[in-house]
Amino acid sequence: MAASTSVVEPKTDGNVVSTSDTTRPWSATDNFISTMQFIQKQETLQAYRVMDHTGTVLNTDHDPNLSKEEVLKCYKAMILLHTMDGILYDAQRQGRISFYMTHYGEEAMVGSAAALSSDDVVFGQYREAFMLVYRGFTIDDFINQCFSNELDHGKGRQMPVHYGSKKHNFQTISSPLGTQIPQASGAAYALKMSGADACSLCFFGEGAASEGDFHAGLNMAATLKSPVIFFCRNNGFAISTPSTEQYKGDGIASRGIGYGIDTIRVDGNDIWAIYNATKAAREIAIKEQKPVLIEAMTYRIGHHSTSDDSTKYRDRKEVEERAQFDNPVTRLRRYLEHKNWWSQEEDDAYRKQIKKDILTSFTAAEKRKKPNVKHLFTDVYDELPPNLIKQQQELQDLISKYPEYYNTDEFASS
Ligand SMILES: Cc1ncc(C[n+]2csc(CCOP(=O)(O)OP(=O)(O)O)c2C)c(N)n1
Repeated sequence: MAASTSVVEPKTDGNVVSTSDTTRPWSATDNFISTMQFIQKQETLQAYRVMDHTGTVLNTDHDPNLSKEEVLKCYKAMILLHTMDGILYDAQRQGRISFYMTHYGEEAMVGSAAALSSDDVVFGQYREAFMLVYRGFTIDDFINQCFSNELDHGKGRQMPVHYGSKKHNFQTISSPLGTQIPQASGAAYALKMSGADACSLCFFGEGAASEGDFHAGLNMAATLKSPVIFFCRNNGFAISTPSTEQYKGDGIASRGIGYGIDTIRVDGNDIWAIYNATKAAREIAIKEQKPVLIEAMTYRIGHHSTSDDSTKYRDRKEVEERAQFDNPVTRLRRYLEHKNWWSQEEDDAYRKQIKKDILTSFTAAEKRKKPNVKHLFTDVYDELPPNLIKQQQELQDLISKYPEYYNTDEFASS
């Protein structure tokens, strides 16, 4: 016998039924007007700024007033990153590493690292080595990864700059754009479930925000009220596509508002605007258990990567002007000088020392062997499935058959 079902008959007798209960899922609104108006583009959201390009704090109430040690930690992280970028970029040009991406113009993002706790889980895109520098990933760690040598934590399985570190709560970078966004929402939900006093922070470029994963990740975090900070580095380009050709709306910030997420736009070349916004966002995310979006407006001064030549699609003069007039490193340097905390002599000495440290590490890393080929098969399965056992055997047979093509001396013995 079929189960009886009750059907709700729609009322057609003219009796009025209240639709004011907005808790009901179908009541999207009970707010009606009888004039017809299409909403046009809203006013552009302004960017929060604390310090201008001369290193002057505009409103002293907003100076985070970090100690000399804390400010110098940020500045030194910027110089280290800048110097390492120069050496590794050139190394790729000389054919010594296979790929590299610089952070030129985006060094102020280190302010976000200073505002977090080490318990906060970071999901990067690929231009966020500042977070690792700040958290203590060593120069050796960076360079071993870029050489894919036997000391690389990823055992040579990733392209250069695809860093990861469990110790530093930094999830390994994935090449496919946007994948980190729903992952960060999920990780934040797990933090919420476990009652942790921590959030996740997810970096992405404005280009990656065109991926479907961006929308899935934001809506998931908004509806599940997950403590995640979505941090968009809007540097104006997705490789050769300028942001003017990527979207017609008001940047990425307008999308956060659309998903019901607390949103702020900041000056991305101002370390203190980034610091204050990230600190406040962390508090909202953890105390109120909900996501926050920060859009940092900056400019990519370097080429997209070593596979790109940006002179083909943008004016070199524009790049030079941005690098000179509004350089985030110079801004912080001027702030330090206003406070009499840093001299030219100290700057020269630090730059010289850090360059020496990087070159020493570089020379050692280049001489290291590659990871043992067995690591092509380890760390995914507890017990290798039959198809991989077969592939492993085939690889061994190939190496033994053609020793002239496979020089196993270049690889570590275990
Ligand atoms: C799913 C996917 N599509 C395309 C690419 C190729 N790709 C790599 S980086 C990039 C541009 C990303 O720009 P943006 O997110 O703004 O970051 P930026 O490089 O400017 O920091 C593209 C299209 C990719 N890696 N993954």
